[in-house]
Amino acid sequence: MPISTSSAVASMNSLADLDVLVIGAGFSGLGMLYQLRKRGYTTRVIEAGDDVGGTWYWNRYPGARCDSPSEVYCYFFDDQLLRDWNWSRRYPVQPEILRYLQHVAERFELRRDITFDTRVLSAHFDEAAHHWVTQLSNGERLTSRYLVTAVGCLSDYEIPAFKGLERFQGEWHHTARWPKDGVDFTGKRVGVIGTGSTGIQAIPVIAESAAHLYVFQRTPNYSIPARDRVMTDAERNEVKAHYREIHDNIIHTTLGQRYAMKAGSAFDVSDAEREAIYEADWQKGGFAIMFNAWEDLYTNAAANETLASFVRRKIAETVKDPKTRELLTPRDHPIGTKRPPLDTRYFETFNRDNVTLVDVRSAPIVEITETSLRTSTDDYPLDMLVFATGFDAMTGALFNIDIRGRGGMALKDKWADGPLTYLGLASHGFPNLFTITGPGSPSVLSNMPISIEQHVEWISDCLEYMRGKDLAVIEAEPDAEEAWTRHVGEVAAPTLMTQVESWYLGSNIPGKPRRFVSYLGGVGPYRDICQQVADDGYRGFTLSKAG
Ligand code: NA7
Repeated sequence: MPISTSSAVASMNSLADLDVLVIGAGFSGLGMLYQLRKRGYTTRVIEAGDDVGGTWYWNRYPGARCDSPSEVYCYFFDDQLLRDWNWSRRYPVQPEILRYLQHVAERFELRRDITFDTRVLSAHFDEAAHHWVTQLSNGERLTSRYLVTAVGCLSDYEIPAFKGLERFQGEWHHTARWPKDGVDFTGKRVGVIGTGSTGIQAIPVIAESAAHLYVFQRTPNYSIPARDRVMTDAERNEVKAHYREIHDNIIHTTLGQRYAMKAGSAFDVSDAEREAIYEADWQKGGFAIMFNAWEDLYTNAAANETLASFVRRKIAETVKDPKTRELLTPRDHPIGTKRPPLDTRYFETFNRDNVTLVDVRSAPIVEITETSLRTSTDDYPLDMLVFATGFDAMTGALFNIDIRGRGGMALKDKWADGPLTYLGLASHGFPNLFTITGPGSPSVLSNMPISIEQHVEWISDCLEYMRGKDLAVIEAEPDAEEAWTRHVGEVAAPTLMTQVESWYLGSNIPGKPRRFVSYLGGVGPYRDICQQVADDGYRGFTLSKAG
């Protein structure tokens, strides 16, 4: 049902154009707009793309799909929406998620408050007026009481500075900027650089139509079969009958998913019992094997090795050529310490005659010529190049906007040594700014829509509190922010995840401070902390009236 705004009032008694300006129209921005409009706040969403979707608008590469099961990868704010929408597969593909978000936009008439094809260039806090002044790429300048970033954690895509790329005569694309009309690989010699979650999804699909596919791999990855399949009516009905229960349960879990780690150690059971459990979860597919495992999997290297070696054996059983098999076998990091990919026939793809794995660890890429990619030892003639080379995660998209708080301080400067946030939601010196799934919150270590809805609700409640008490400015206190940032680091420190290079730590971006910025304390505990902060009158924030 559309929400009526006819009776809505810009009740904040402000001279600003808007109550709230939201940046981004993906899952976060749409959810935020829905909740704010429902409460009567004048809101405008600014979106760079020409339609809604965010991550699912940009990432149209072949094989793109969600690694969370469809029944939990959705909004839970509206029962009728939950009842009406029918997911077709266990793991929804990109076009289906995009259709879902377009459906949400239509159903709640959200597009009328979204400005498309427009970027936010800068946002500066006007201390005298207590509002944000935002400059848009279309020349508009807007003022708003509050600014909410809904820019996504993985939206600033990264192309490594390969020498000669500008000379390449063939077609090339980054997976996160895939053409809407698709790409035809038929009869082409295609090179894919990158074997993270994205490359692992794209490679099997590209291999089906390319004349020859060269996969340039620097680091082999543990990948788990998704075992995606069509959802039956019976399964869908079962899920629909229990939506509320599912939701009320997963919001208190570690990941916002229907997984539960086993208490104790992987060594509490015999080798045979453990193997049988791993085998059953492997056959189930998806993250079950990673996130139904024992709690010490991510803190005890020996426990981790029990699962890592299990997956290595599976790779060995699948890949026929001994040299390729060895190159595809990860040995340099514990399993799950980098973002674990899910796949559909990834390792099987390397048994095809038209696929060649190239190890660019031992012989790095040195340049791209007009017609080829050159490593330190060989030259690979190519017609097309695909960059599945990842993102400047968590802060990249925020730093692309010139965000300035009190005293003209740039967010980029304040966070030069790593993000400093209170709850991942706010930063001292940047009043009335909220960062949905910002650094310091569970974000990428959780089922994103669940974390997004929690932030959206928390921010909406906070604005209601402010309005109810006639308050104009909310700002994180430095002590609260310091303590929270320390806590985020302390929770991550004992885990194996801080001991390897990964985009979780920013290691993929040259010069980026190496910090683990996602909160590993779990979605449920994090939610409780945020709620307690609100219940205590927004403890750790300074709230003040205008003037
Ligand atoms: P990732 O996980 O950051 O993967 C990027 C891949 O690109 C990874 O295999 C990198 O190798 C590789 N890469 C990056 N730079 C180079 C150079 N210079 N040479 C060779 N190979 C390179 O990004 P994804 O898009 O796959 O996944 C991001 C997230 O999106 C995903 O986890 C989901 O949450 C959604 P490396 O491992 O660094 O050796």
